[in-house]
Amino acid sequence: MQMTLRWYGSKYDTVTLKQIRQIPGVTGVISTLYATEPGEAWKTADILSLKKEIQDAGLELAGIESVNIHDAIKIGSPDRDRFIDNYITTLERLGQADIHLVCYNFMPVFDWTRTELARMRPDGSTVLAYTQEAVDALSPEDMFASINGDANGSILPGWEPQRMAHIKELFALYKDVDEEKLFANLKYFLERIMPVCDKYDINMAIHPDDPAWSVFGLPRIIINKANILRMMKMVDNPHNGVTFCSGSYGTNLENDLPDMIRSLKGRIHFAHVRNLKFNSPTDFEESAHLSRDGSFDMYQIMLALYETGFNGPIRPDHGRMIWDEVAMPGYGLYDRALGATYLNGLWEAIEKQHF
Ligand code: DNO
Repeated sequence: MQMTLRWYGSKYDTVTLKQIRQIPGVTGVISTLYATEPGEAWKTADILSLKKEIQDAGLELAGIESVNIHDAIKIGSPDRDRFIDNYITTLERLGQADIHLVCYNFMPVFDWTRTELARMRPDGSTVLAYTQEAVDALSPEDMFASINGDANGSILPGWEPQRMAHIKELFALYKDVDEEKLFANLKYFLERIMPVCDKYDINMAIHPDDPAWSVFGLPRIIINKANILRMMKMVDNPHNGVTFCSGSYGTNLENDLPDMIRSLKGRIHFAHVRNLKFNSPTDFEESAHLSRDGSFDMYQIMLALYETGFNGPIRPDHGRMIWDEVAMPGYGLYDRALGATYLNGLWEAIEKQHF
């Protein structure tokens, strides 16, 4: 595996490449062209300049998170082919730039959803948190207003103000999209992009829906073992793969994370590994990565990745806000650096045990 950190680019991130380069064992970053809109064909010059900036800092651009999917593709509207053509152009250009990993999600309207961006924990750190009761009490517009107000001035992925300005229209467009339609639209998209992925050896890695259930009545399908295996079979090509995100699948306590990893052997191209602490089945907070700070056995998660031969990029995922850092919620330097170091330690121990 290759340890990486997500980086939002020099324009948007409070964390610098120099700082990332100094975290022991981190050799790459995962990034994207944040100024692009979903549905747009990326320019080769922009891809190459992002890559060069990262290489000049002594790191590798280990993959793209995300090339976002235009809503027309998820809805299956008549203009979807135009946006898929642009997606294919982007993939071609990424392949030509020797980039072979693309993370994306197929969540309608929103990306990940949290109800608090700065819940205080007993040690004074603040974390992202979720309670179903709060979601049930809010309209999507209120939810956006509260998330935006707490974001320390940064734009959270999937909650871009330009898109959220059209939230009502977006919901109306998804009116007839149920789970089966969403599966069919995902299949259509994957079948169209697989030839270019085969040609350039690009691993597509779908990110799970977070939380792993329907919110605001919108369908969500990448939520559990049965559905993800259905998706793998539906387009049975190794380039159709997964971002295994422990913190997203883990939102549903019925998901047995090590077992899911084992069942996805060979199809996990990217891993997000973080812990959650459950206060009740519908109230969780993003704890430190350490097993005993949360509800997951992080050793078993890393062991399952190791034993299934996982060799892609991995990243600590969201971190707590500690040591008075001011950064995009979940994406500060300090706690993610601690997370990377902890995961590297688990991996080293597992490797030595298996030698
Ligand atoms: C949250 C991330 C997600 C992820 C997208 C992938 O912090 O894990 O925003 O990047 O869902 O498209």
